[in-house]
Amino acid sequence: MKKQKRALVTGITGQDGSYLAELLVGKGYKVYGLIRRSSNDPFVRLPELKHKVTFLYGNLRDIATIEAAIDESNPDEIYNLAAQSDVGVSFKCPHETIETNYYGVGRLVNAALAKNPKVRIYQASTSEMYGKAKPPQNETTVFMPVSPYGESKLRAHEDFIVASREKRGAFTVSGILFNHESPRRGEHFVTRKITISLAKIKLGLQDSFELGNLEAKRDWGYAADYVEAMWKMLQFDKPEDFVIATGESHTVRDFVEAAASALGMPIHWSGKGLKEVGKTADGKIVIRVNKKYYRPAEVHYLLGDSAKAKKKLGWNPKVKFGELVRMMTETDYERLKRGIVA
Ligand code: NAP
Ligand code: G4F
Repeated sequence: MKKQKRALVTGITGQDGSYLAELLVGKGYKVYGLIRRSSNDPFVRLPELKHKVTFLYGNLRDIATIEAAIDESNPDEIYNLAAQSDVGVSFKCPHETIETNYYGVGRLVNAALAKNPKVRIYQASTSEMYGKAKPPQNETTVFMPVSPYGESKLRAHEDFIVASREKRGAFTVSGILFNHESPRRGEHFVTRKITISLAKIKLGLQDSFELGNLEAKRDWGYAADYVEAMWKMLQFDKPEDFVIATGESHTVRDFVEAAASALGMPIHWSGKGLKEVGKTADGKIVIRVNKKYYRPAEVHYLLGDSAKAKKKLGWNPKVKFGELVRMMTETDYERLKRGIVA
């Protein structure tokens, strides 16, 4: 009989952690998830996994808890999804960001390799590492991060993932994932903020909301498609890094328009810059621009080229922009209509 594979997932209470846990359980893995005492109750998001995932208390900032989690789970594969993942917050809390996203990765990788040099480790790297680099971005593009978040992820990628692979022969890989969203996306990210706010406006639960830079372009895919790519990277015969993206880029403004259309509530823009507003057909202002949501430094244009993943992993995104926006908007609208706070 084939031995049951064991996986340790950090960040299991986040968007990607929830989809990955479902995927791994479905594939017959014994899954362990690292949670903090302050974490959202994982069973709210994953009620059907209550008896299928073993949750271990731990924190990437605390080496003793990492070592204990590795000892207890004895994993064949580690998926490091835990991070201070909010780019805007990283400008305000750079130390916390670096502590978790850089030193935390070092603690995890070193402890895991010390216990088992053959363990396979996936690191959640990011298109934010490209920063100012000209699109389309792929595995050969030079990284030019502009945020503490992008910088922390890039340093972790180079110092712990690439270095462990090249100097120690470890199976450590980075998935350089472009933005991916879903109805489980955190509410402070722009896509979910838009779908929740517009759904509330449509239902008469809110009058208006504010956004920052409407012109930033992102390559938005569907989180459930992207966790499949993470798993495929750890099953590949060699440790390599892969870009995961849809190959389509849209502005924040496009996202607003698509979500509003999905609700049958088209938006008409007027004014410029900080004075720009979005109105519904009856002339009511529902969107304002506020400087508060602009970042000290912005990544203006992300567009991923995932030809390598397509060729070597056989990975393709199934859900593209239009379907993703509709899915997120309709889910939030239905939830709110039933009185479920998003
Ligand atoms: P998310 O929803 O914000 O989840 C982040 C997770 O990290 C949460 O489970 C959080 O746990 C955990 N965490 C934060 N600090 C921790 C610490 N010190 N110790 C242990 N756990 C900690 O993020 P996501 O969207 O699922 O993204 C998953 C990973 O992919 C992140 O590393 C992110 O940076 C990276 N990434 C995301 C995208 C994207 O578009 N979603 C793109 C590229 C890369 P709590 O519940 O305790 O807060
Ligand atoms: O949704 P966002 O906060 O995502 P961002 O900054 O691209 O980061 C996400 O994707 C990265 C991959 O590239 C991940 F690594 C990271 O963990 C995270 O998941 O912002 C998207 C764009 C930005 O250009 C931002 O300036 O939307 C713009 N934006 C405009 N108004 C806003 C807002 N962003 C937020 N969060 N809130 C606003 O009101």
